[in-house]
Amino acid sequence: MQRITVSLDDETAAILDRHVAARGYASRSEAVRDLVRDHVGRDEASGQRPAIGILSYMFDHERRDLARKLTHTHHDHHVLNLSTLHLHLDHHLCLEVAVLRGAAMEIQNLADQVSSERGVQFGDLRLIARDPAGDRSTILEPVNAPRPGDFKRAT
Ligand code: NI
Repeated sequence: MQRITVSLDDETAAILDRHVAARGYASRSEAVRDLVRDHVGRDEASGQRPAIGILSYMFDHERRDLARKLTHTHHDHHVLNLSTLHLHLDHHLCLEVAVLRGAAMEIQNLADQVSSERGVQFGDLRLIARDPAGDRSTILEPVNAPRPGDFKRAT
């Protein structure tokens, strides 16, 4: 057990005390422990939220091996792929926009792989969470970076 000291302004402290009283916590510490667990748990779970990803990036298709590597990465995550748009911008430069559907973390993982490939420029991911009820969508913040070994698929 670690003891930490937290400073709260009066208003926030009053909110915490009302929460402690309403839930019947024995102490503020017990309430704070639950709040932290709930909050972090929700963040971690959000990686599994069904989402739509719009991944865009530019690259030089003549750069050694790059086009082949990118194609390979996309095929490794083919279940996420809804559609890919490829534009030949000039003699060298390509713009690709991939529309993806799947768990937010898996989409983020693919986006990170593509964007971090040497020679890929302006990699950008927009993640849109689909509300389970289906009547509302929200923009998701980038989810936590996956740990090595997460979402490895059998190939
Ligand atoms: Ni092209």
